[in-house]
Amino acid sequence: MSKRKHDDSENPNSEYSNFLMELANYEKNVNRQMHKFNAYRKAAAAIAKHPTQIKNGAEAQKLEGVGAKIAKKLDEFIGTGKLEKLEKIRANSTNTAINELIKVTGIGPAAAQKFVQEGIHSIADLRKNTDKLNHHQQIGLKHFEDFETRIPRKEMLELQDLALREIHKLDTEYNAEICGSFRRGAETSGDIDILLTHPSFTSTSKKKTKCLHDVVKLFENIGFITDTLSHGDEKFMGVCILKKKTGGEEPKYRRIDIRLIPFDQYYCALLYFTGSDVFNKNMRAHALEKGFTLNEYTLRPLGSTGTPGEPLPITSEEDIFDYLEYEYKKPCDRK
Ligand code: 8DG
Ligand code: CA
Ligand code: CA
Repeated sequence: MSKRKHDDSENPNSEYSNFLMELANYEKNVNRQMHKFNAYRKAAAAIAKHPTQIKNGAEAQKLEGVGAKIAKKLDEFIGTGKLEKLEKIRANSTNTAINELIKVTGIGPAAAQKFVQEGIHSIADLRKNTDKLNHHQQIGLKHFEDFETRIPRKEMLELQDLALREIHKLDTEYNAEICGSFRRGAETSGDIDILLTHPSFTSTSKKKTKCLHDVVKLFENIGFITDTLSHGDEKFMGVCILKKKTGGEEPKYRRIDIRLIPFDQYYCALLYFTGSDVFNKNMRAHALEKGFTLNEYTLRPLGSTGTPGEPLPITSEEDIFDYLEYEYKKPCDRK
């Protein structure tokens, strides 16, 4: 998963949801308190969704997921223009070091804490201590600047052309799609999320599959994939580059994930990996209300005892919306 950035230019409460997300990330990355992280994130999402500017804590507290503690913080922020707790967090060098180190792919909160304890506080410090990094982290550091740069849509379109053309050269029976923010129509993307499927590979086929290995090998042979972060039968994480310049810019190394999906589960995966993650959460919640359980693999009806039944047959994304009586949303509207 790429480290998420949100576009909130149209949100009248973005200042509030931003400071709550900063607190959320602090709980996740520094304190490793996932419950607190989720509480802040939920409140931030509720406030971000509110259509008019919130005037005080009491008004915010009426929203689901906003409790008394968060209401108090909003009052402090609205009254003084800042938050004492956040000022302290920002001034703490351990926190800022952790926040810098976790920008490197392969360095999570736990690894970052360990590095800080060893006196490694910055990207520059990491560069002096590459022997302490595992393979994934070394690649993350090597391409740190490139990975921090979002991919313009124009380049995503060229990446799509190349990837799909090559996959179909291998075997026209492959079906592949770039999903994530690109499929939602975003102007820039953090990485390339490719879903791949082939009729020979299904959720019940017992044979080990070469489908993903064949595609990765081909991408390596043509110099498109340059590094591997992890590679299993069904998921590849790595690095790719388009050799030729896009719009006069020097080529950059990009993060690429390729997932091989069983043929019969393709549309649930396509829906899931198109996101957004907020849209997915809302749709899953709606599914439960309607008596279904939806995940990246299947849509299943829940019996009277709450146990999921057999996966429903699905041949398009629309099928999933139909079963759930959920108004169809085009990828670009899945916010
Ligand atoms: P970006 O790369 O442009 O920053 O955004 P993205 O394409 O929306 O995010 P992503 O992190 O690459 O994830 C791709 C999709 O996967 C996302 O749009 C929805 C789905 N997804 C979730 N939750 C999670 C999760 O926890 N991890 C990952 N890897 N994907 C998730 O809904
Ligand atoms: Ca991704
Ligand atoms: Ca992505």
